[in-house]
Amino acid sequence: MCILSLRQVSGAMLEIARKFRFLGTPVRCEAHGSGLINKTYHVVCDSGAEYILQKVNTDVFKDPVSLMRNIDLVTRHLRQRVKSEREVLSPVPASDGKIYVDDEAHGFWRAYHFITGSFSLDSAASAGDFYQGALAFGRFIDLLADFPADTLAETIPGFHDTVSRYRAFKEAVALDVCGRVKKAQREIYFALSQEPFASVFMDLLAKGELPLRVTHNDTKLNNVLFDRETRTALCIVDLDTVMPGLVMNDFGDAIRFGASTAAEDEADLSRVHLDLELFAAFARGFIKACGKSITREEIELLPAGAKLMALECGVRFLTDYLSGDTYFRINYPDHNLVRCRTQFKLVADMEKKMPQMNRIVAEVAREGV
Ligand code: ADP
Ligand code: GN1
Ligand code: MG
Repeated sequence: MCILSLRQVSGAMLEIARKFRFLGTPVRCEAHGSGLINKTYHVVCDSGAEYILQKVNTDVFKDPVSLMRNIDLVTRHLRQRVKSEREVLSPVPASDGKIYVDDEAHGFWRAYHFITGSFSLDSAASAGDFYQGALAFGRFIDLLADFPADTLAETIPGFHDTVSRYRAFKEAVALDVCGRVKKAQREIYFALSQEPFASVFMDLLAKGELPLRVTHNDTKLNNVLFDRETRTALCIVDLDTVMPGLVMNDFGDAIRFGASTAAEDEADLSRVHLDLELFAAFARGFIKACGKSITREEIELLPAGAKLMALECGVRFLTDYLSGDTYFRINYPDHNLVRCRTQFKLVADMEKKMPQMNRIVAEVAREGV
């Protein structure tokens, strides 16, 4: 983890930090979290006040002003419905009153009040942790069920349009800009063999058979803050992709990340499986917390959502690998290929376990929770 010294804080970072209405002067600034897109820092001021300071990746989020407007609207809505301010992100205004700083030299920045006494998990230590994450993501759907979805901007068009993700993948194969196609033959073949499944939700959407809801769209477990004392879920973070979407995708993305027996970039594939106990815990928490904001038809499709999100994520990692790693942050040259392999291993494992996944979800739905 990179900890900037006082001298470094007083450089570019201090110039940015000074533009926000922070209480005091920053004296410490540490890189924070494990996100692959934005850059996140934990800032401590001489007053003791703590903040999250983030540089938004504007190559990925092309209209960050609309994105911040979404976050403003959604957090205001949530704030009216939660009991404590620790349950919702609070943007810190800049000196001009806007909730961001768009700086010509240093980029697009925002800040949040740091939710003290909280932590996040890159993997669940127990089924209980994952159940807590499920309650938080399900509750997020439920609390936003009456939010006017059409007022939200689509921050990344076609984000979970798996069909267009496949189009981009096939273009990357055809272009082969880095000459990497030969190194990824097996993965390309696997992706193509799964293509018929990729349109499962887009087809139902086109027929008007699925409702669009306000969803989170990036439901990795590390986007849940837990309370240090009670180890219960407090707050959902990383709201950049909150926009109209499908509830099965929120479920599925959480499963492909959090119910895997290994990290997203585990190189030893023999360690990568879907953990059915974690799957069941998440299904129980999520369905319970969604309450009336999920239909029977959507519940039935949750296992398909898990397989689809693992497939889509694998295809996105593969596309980025073939395109020269321009999207996801990498730590070594084959990182995206390694990530793609874990996702495809999960797809294959979920295919085998689909009867059990369906049975678990049906039982949860039948018995109530
Ligand atoms: P990224 O896009 O880098 O994933 P996140 O918004 O998810 O950015 O933040 C990264 C990490 O920072 C989260 O996983 C969480 O641990 C922590 N975090 C984010 N916002 C807050 C906050 N307001 N208070 C405390 N911790 C936070
Ligand atoms: C990115 O930003 P982060 O790390 O939470 C990505 C997700 C992927 C995830 C894979 C905006 O999430 O869609 O599932 O990496 N976010 C964006 O780890 O593309
Ligand atoms: Mg995150």
